[in-house]
Amino acid sequence: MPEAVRAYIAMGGNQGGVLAAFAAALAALEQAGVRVVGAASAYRTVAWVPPAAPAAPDYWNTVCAVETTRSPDQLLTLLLAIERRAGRERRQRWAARTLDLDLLLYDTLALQTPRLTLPHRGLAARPFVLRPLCELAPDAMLPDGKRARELLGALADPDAGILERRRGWLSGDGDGATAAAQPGA
Ligand code: A4P
Ligand code: MG
Repeated sequence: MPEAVRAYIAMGGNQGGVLAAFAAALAALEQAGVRVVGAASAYRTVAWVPPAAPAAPDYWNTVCAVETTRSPDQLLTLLLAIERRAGRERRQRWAARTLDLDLLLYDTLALQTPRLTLPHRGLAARPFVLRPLCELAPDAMLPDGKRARELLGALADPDAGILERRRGWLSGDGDGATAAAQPGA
């Protein structure tokens, strides 16, 4: 039996019932044998779009921590399947989406294949990823030994584009946005 590895998954969406889609995604991970060990608050964020692209609706973003015996590639395959089940259509890049699941970190692995880049290429620059990651695991380590909180601290404005923080979105208790927020617990 391979040893379980800690990984962090970013969740985002700006179409439909996104928080319900997040909760369903965590349940689907558990059902597939991936242990969800924590989830950050949900953050409502201004859509980041490249300069020439049209404006987009606000996003909800969060990050969850998992423990899994799957390989990075197997975990990505599961994430893509969960996205599909949530009704995600890949029409064009930057299009509004019901659910985007990105693998941020897989232990301290650095990887670059046609299908998967680790750490996720957007990790270091995005407050909507680093804010929830640092709430959950400020000491999460990157392949180069840097900690998540150092990346957040290096941003010119760590709260850029963050409009609202919603604790307890998963448990419904109003203040459950900690490592204790475990689906199925
Ligand atoms: N891929 C490679 N590495 C990874 C990884 N670490 N995790 C490949 C997940 N996927 C990875 O992704 C395209 C392909 O990337 C996957 O099939 C996988 O093989 P995708 O999800 O189909 O494409 P996408 O999400 O439309 O493009 P991309 O480049 O992932 O978009 P981004 O950069 O994630 O941007 N604004 C706010 N406020 N919040 C957001 O969450 N998200 C986006 C999407 C734009 N603006 C946003 C947000
Ligand atoms: Mg994606």
